[in-house]
Amino acid sequence: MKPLDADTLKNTVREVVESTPILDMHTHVYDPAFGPLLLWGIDDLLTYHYVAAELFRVAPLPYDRYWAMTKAEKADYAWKHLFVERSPVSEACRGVLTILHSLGLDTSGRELAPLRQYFASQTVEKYIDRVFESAGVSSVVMTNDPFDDAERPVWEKGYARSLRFQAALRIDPLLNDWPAAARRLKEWGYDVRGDLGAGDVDAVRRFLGDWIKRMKPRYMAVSLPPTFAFPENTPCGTLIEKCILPAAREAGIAFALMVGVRRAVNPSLKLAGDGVGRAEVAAVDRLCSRYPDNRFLVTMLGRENQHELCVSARKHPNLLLFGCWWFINIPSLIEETTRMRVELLGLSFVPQHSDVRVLDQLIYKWSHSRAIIADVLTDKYADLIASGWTLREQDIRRDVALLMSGNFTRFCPPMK
Ligand code: FIX
Ligand code: ZN
Repeated sequence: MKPLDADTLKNTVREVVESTPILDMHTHVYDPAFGPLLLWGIDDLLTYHYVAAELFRVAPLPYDRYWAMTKAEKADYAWKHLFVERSPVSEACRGVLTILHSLGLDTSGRELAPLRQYFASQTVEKYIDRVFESAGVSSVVMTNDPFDDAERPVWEKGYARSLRFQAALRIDPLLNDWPAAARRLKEWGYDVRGDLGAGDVDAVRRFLGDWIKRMKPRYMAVSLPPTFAFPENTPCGTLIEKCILPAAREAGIAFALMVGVRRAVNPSLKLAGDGVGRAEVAAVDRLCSRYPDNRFLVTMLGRENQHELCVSARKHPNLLLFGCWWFINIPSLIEETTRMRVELLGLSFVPQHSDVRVLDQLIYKWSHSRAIIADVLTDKYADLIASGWTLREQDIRRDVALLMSGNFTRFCPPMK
């Protein structure tokens, strides 16, 4: 194969990045077996919490009036204020338009009714195929919380697993509110006293083992506040050292930490009310160096943390950085973060996850990120060509496959 010249480089990289299938390693969508937990369609898009936060800025109304509305009323309200009365230039609003455009829908009339008609005529199975195909996503990793009363019964009953929707065992309630978690564990028949003594440690290990066996998760995960410290003489610190890390080692799975979220800075906004804070990257260093036999996936929410975190990843082969999480998932910061990661880590990171809560969002989150990842790679490859390096299309295909799925798969192989 002929080496690429600078002129064909941009198009080749764009084509490769657009056509390489993605394994989306963190989302909040569900296998259709979970019934109503799988969200999709225009009303779910317009009531996404990213959009709701923006709505309250321009159309303040008493919170309880908004929450008392039906989903369709909330969607109407968002459409009117964010799409009709002003241009939808924010990333979350632009995302809705990217989805509609890619589905071939006409938004020029500014009317919601025809859009609703389109979604009403879809069947969920066919629509899932359409979205995965249009987004170029081969599979997604869900967020699966055994403490969630809506999803636990589906797991307990069991369902035919699909390769498209893989599991991740989410344990926020265990680490972030131990007294409440201890009560639930007791209700479920685990012999827990709440004192985190040897008996409790055994019971929590049994609980984790049971759920790992049931879900076969790609990894265990938690989101943590910016105050996360390690080691720490708190229930969270004790549970991590005595239960989570040994369970992860035994099962051979990674532990994902998503650090920097300040939950409920405005509780009236519900899911839209979380904020961000600067976290302590040294806690991650200590975790990685004290537990070399564990693997850690880490993302941080604060822009201020991204550089320090890249430097940490250079120090620890058992640390894999992933994604541009939530408030970092905007074009300017995806570009900055991805460029910095390539410059400091080469190709040894996972550039993006979508975090979608509504299936259709796979289309916009990935098309927006793909364009930026392609631009960054084009610049970096152009620098190599300028230095006399011969670059072939197959090299680009190999590199992009690592970024889009290979790095994650190597770090988190599927459980047998
Ligand atoms: O904790 C998380 O996994 C966060 O991603 C979510 O809680 C958050 O609400 C979200 O959807 C961000 O994109
Ligand atoms: Zn998430």
